[in-house]
Amino acid sequence: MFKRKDLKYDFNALEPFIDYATMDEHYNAHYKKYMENLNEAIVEDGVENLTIEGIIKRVISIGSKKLRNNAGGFYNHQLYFDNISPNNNAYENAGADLKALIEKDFGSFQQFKANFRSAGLDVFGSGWVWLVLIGDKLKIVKTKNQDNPLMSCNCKILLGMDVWEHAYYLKHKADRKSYIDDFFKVIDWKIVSERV
Ligand code: MN3
Repeated sequence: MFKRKDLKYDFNALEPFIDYATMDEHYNAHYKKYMENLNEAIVEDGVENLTIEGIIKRVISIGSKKLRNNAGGFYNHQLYFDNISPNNNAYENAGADLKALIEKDFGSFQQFKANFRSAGLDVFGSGWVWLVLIGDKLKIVKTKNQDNPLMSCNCKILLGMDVWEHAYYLKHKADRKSYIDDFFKVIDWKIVSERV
């Protein structure tokens, strides 16, 4: 049975950028529901012995819609809650390897941020934006619903941004752009760098 990872910070630790009520609802309602539904789906689909990564990589060919949605939802939220925190929020905290890749593939941090932001605005409906490493090349990819890049590509995920309305609606209302700007203020660049 899968269990949620503990949050390493308090629900109010990301204020004023992401508020207590959003974090509480996101962690205790949405993430929990994905976990519960995932634990049902692994029994229904007979994949109790697989790791979450094993499920994610195979789910498109072997899984039900329920398994795909909830394995994605569970795994994506683990990544998301880990890659934001009250710590290491200045880009200067990023490691040399990540900085070199961003420079090489986007030209500058500002250009990366602009591209990531516009990808976030471009997701129609519910979905995610990711920074992934394919070989030695960084790429920004979007996924719909709770899909995850590992479902269809052999890559490493460095950063995930949830752009479902539940990630921001209580505070930012329909203003996804201001949520994205606030998301950038709570990225933990040390964690992101460790995923390279
Ligand atoms: Mn979410």
